[in-house]
Amino acid sequence: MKHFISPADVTDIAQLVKEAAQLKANPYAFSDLGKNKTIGLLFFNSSLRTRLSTQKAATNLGMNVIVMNVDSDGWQLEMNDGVIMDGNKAEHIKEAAAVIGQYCDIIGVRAFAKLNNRKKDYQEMVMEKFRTYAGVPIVNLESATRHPCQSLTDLLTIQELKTVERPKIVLTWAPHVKALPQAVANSFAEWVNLTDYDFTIANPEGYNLAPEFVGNAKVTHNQNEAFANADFIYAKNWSSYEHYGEVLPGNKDWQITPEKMALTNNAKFMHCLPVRRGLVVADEVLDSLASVVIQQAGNRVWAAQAAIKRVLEELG
Ligand code: AN0
Ligand code: CP
Repeated sequence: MKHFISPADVTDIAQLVKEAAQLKANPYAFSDLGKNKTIGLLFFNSSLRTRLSTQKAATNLGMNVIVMNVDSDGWQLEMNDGVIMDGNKAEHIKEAAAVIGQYCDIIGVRAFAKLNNRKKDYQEMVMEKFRTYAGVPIVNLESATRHPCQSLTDLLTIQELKTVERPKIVLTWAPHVKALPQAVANSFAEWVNLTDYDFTIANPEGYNLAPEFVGNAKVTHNQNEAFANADFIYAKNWSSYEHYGEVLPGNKDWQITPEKMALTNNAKFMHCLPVRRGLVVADEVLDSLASVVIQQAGNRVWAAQAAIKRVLEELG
């Protein structure tokens, strides 16, 4: 695998999930694979899980790890070509990415959607500039439209917990006070669409995801109807794609409550975290046995390790 930016980089998703499970069972089986190789993890945004789990995954593979909060600690980066840099941006991404590529064998990048220009966000400019100028493989640690490390984790977690061959999975929008990216929801939909699971997306009107991510999933605006017989409830807030980046008024009643979970087939509750209690989900759900969010977050290590292992194998 040359890069890990989107599922298009992965030839066999099911096999990658299997490899993540194997690494979970035997974390140090490839502890020499990354010896004398360096991964740089660049964060333009906050992180707890991605930062720590990717660092641990790379360490398990024998790699050296450099972490940088590029947004707060680096020079302000110009992303556009052909501009006169007479503003507050001190360095162009062309040089910055190429220089980081001199220090690192693999570069992980987190750069969220800015949520003010849909076309720009969906062009994935930051990820594409790194892919073009770094000269080394890129791992997506959540870009403007995708979070593949999270989605691979989610498929691993579902595989571990499913009790039927073809579970019913519901991705449900949940309320939030801030405008959040669509990346986690987009990516979850994109990856689940590559399985044969029964998949429904429930969201209020005005919150339909981009058609290219919805794919063949069933879409409903009736949350209770979606929850009926579900085996997995995957909750996530996202800001509107249609009214780009907006938080539309209302919809507070989309919070995940014990009453709604009671409509399901004893479903497991999943969320990528961080999650706001009492807003996205009721305490009673998050604290119940149905909640698998900690196991899910733990699995971030094995997903990252499987992805980095694949990239290392291609590097040779
Ligand atoms: C981010 C998001 O919604 O994309 C990161 C989630 C992994 N969440 C928040 O900003 C709360
Ligand atoms: N789920 C996830 O990516 O968490 P962080 O934002 O804390 O990395």
